[in-house]
Amino acid sequence: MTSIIDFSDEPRYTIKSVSVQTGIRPVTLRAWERRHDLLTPHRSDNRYRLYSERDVAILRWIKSRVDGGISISNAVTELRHMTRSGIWPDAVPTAPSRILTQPKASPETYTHWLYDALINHNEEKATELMRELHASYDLMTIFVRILSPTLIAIGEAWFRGEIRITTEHYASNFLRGKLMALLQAYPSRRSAPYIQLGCAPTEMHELGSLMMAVLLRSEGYRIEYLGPDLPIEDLVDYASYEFPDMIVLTASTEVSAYEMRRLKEKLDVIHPTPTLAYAGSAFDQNLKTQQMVPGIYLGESFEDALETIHNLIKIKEVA
Ligand code: B12
Repeated sequence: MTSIIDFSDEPRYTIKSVSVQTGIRPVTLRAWERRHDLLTPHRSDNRYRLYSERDVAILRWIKSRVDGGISISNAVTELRHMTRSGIWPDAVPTAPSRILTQPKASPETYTHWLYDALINHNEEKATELMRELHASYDLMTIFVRILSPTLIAIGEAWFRGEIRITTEHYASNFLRGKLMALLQAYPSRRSAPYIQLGCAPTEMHELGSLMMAVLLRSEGYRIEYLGPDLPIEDLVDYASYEFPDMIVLTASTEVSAYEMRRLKEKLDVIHPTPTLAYAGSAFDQNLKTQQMVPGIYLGESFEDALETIHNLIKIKEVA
């Protein structure tokens, strides 16, 4: 954990930028400064407030206390007591900054560029493209309109014998690494609804479920990503100790979907019972596999799945 004192006190950010970064409105920032003597931001030559990284970290900490139900005056007093005795609180973990810049190219063009970089094993270029994508597009666009088509194109090229298996492995491992880094960049909140997510037994295609894990964590859920080829008995045993609100498994083949057919009855023995949901191409437009696996089919698209998960969690919270 980084302490707030470790952040730079160099004046950098305008009140508007701080408002975007912290989610606190400029009017509230000024009121907290005036009424509670919270922060004395540096003033630029034209008298604009300029806040430092440390100021932003302090504001995030204060906001997390206020969001947790403490009054603003008590939160400020608490901070003052701590800092007077030389103790600075730990910085509140934050999601990566998502102020998007104008994209250099369309998602389709980026798909071509990324495909080229990956099949040429050009890691530097692929990394640069991923950085640009992250700066210009939201996660859903990156996953649905760029990474998925890139992977499909790679699969087709491999199927036609145009690229070697090694290249397909290189590309999918590169993207897996980037997705894991993204997942870990978002804070995992212990108090949020808890979802375990991974792949059915024998299933090695994990990138769809990893994308779903990133999307869910970016929305504030507590996500534990469990990876490919999960053994059912052990998963159930783990759930009986950890009590997740929901388990989401994906499968792309009937063989792996078949392995899930008794999962729900095993989970039903646990109280409170985790909701079982599933997705993946084994179930898409395939009523037979959907009927074979008891649980909730999340649909083909990430958007639909997110909405269904929100609704299922809401129902659980009310119950
Ligand atoms: C990368 C890859 C692999 C990697 C996976 C690495 C990894 N860490 O995930 C490895 C090398 C392990 C692999 C292995 C195999 N693969 Co493969 N693989 C691919 C490839 C190139 C990309 C898959 C991918 O990640 N796509 C991107 C994700 C996002 O898309 P998706 O998985 O299709 O999921 C879509 C939906 O189902 C949905 N979705 C997926 N997950 C989730 C989750 C949620 C919650 C929701 C809502 C939606 C959702 O969203 C996605 C976008 O629409 C595809 C090519 C292709 N056309 O997709 C072949 C492909 C899937 N593989 C194929 C095959 C044949 C195999 C092997 C059998 C090869 C072999 N002989 O060993 C093995 C099987 C391993 C196993 N038991 O699972 C075939 C499948 C053919 C078929 N339909 O049966 C494909 C289509 C290649 C081809 N053109 O023939 N593969």
